[in-house]
Amino acid sequence: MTNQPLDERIITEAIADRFFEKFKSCLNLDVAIVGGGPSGLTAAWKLASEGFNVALFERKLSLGGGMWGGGMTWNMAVVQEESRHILEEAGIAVSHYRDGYYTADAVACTTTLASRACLAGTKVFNCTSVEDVCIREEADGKRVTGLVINSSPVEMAGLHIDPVVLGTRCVIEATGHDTEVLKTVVRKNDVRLNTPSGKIEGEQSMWAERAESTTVENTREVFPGMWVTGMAANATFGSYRMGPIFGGMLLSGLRVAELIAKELRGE
Ligand code: 48F
Repeated sequence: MTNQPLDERIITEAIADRFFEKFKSCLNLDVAIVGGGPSGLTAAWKLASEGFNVALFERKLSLGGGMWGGGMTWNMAVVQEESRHILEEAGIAVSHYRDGYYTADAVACTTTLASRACLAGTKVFNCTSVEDVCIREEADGKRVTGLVINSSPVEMAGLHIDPVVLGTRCVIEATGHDTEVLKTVVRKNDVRLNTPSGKIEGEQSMWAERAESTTVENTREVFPGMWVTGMAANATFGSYRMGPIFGGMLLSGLRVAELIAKELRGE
């Protein structure tokens, strides 16, 4: 401790300076991730680890999405054999339950995945809602080029305050069941998605076995510059919900990170 008395103005100045340093480093992102659930966090961790300029936007105060509460608030996460390596690599204790089924503490999962994403260099903006994207006509057609963001308290209070924009090469739609950002894209623009109908197909009722494998298959670029992951991938392609099993979310986050890393490296 120094002998100097604390000056509240310096505390304020430190917050403002450092926040806007972080914010300005996001004006030209490689990847903007919308949603801090298990799929978005896994994608953020992996892409930031590769050295890309990655930011994650989460409407709520806390990251973790639907993973905190396990099933019906019983805070245990179930994963399968194929995905447990992701939790183990993050440093989360995974325990064998019975053939093919593993469990991990849901709070350990959310906090550790969030920590991995941050430590890898993801710039996280919590309390921030993504309202929309920017779409521009480029030489090879229309593509997403930016993200339109606003403060969630502004959204919650229903205040009429305009958002601001960040540029990005890729957007990951990881908003879960509601596919909120992609819905806005389809509603506002004359665009055709890379889905059978060209629109969002919509989520079907629960079927864990089918849903878990299709989540990974449906993890794709659905419009130039825009990828879907996690539950948003299944909702976009008309597949099922899986309920309280999280392996598909982790594998989907890993997959979208691999696909985008290849694209950004021009492979
Ligand atoms: O719902 P969520 O956890 O998405 P996920 O990664 O995982 C789904 C599972 O949790 C579970 C399941 C199977 O295991 O079915 O539900 O696909 O996380 C989505 C996050 O996105 C935030 C939202 O608050 C949540 O934390 N979000 C949604 N819309 C916006 C948003 C938005 N417009 N802007 C910012 N954040």
